[in-house]
Amino acid sequence: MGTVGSLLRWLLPAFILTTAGAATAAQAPRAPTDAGLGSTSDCARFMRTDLGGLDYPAMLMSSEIVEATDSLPAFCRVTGVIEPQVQFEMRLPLAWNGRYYQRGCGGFCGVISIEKCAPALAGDFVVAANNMGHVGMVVKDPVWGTSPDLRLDYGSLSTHKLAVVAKAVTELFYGRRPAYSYLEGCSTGGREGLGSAQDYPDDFDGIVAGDPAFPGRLGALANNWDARHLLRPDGSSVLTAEAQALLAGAVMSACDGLDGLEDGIIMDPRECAFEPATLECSGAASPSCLTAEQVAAAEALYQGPRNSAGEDLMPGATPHGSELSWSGAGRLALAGGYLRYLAFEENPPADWNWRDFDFDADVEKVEASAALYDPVAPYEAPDLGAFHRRGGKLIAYHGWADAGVRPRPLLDDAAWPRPQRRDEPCRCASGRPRGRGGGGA
Ligand SMILES: [Ca+2]
Repeated sequence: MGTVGSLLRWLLPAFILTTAGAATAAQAPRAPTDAGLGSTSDCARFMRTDLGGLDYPAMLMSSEIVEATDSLPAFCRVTGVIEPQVQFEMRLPLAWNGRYYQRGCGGFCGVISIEKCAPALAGDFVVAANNMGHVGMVVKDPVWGTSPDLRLDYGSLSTHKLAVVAKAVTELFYGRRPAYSYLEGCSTGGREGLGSAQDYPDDFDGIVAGDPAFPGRLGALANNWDARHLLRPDGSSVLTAEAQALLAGAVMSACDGLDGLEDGIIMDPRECAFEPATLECSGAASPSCLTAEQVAAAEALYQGPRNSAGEDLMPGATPHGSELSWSGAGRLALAGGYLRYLAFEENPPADWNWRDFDFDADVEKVEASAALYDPVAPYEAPDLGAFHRRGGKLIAYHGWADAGVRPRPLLDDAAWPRPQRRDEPCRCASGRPRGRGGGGA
């Protein structure tokens, strides 16, 4: 996730949710080993193929054979575009294992994360990725958001479009469709995973949804809230690196042992009730205490976005133990661009400032657009019933110290996930400390 990714620190375990009997791609029933052989001539012939008859008209822009390397098999590399502007790339191994792997994107996307497909390609999957319908930079202003069509594709529609087109291209190359299809992604890619399972349950047999940015209004509320408490109006940081280290150390001292083992890991930050006010300077500011301004900032992050009546606006706030990942600039990169180009039905005027967002009056104004991008509204659960009934398998995980997406919604008892909980096939476990999935892409 670019600059944000460089700020990410992983201090705490991830937690993992799976549906019953969930299998990873590697554990899935094996497809026929002789699923397909593509040829050099088939690859060249792609360029004369008419894909205009698909539900989502597409055209291929290039196709070429790429020779095998020490780490990758020989494959046919195909690039193309799906209406209106979903640019994609596919890599079709000449000796195919019969399965399809699609990679999700990160942040505001705008790039094709095809290189992240290398492990799957090495296993002879057909792989594909797309730019979610626009050209841009992952964490830089999404100026393309002025277009309603491009906003729609940034939701789960581009993910679905690629699945439709890529499976058709696969059939053209090998003469058969994939026996099994998989989607993997992190952050925005995790959102794609939950959105796909809910809205297009037949697209994929297995989904890995990492750090899913799935509850609506995330960019408008949570990152905005954090940024305005971490940054002063002049742009300077409230918390110095020393203050963050002091706070992080105190939190760890207070809560490390709650899980029964003092190992520098807080297994479940929800059990940690450390209050930053205990670090507030009693006299002059010093490196061993926090100023009142710093205490207030920390309290605001632990509390999460609220309106003037004190009502929570998002499920789950910033967890204890994530302090070293707090970055006002990182939060602002996500919130500022979202608010200016994606949050409102009509973008605000050029002189609008992100601090102008009103947590009382403006929340309602971002509801409709948030519903375009996110599978669910805050405090609601993705409806995974259809995906579950057709045998789809889902693994969802989230790092407790995620710097851009709050992890609590994935675990919130009020939010997750009703169709599964009824049958109790949803399993949850804390795992080893881990990094953010693929840097958000
Ligand atoms: Ca511990």
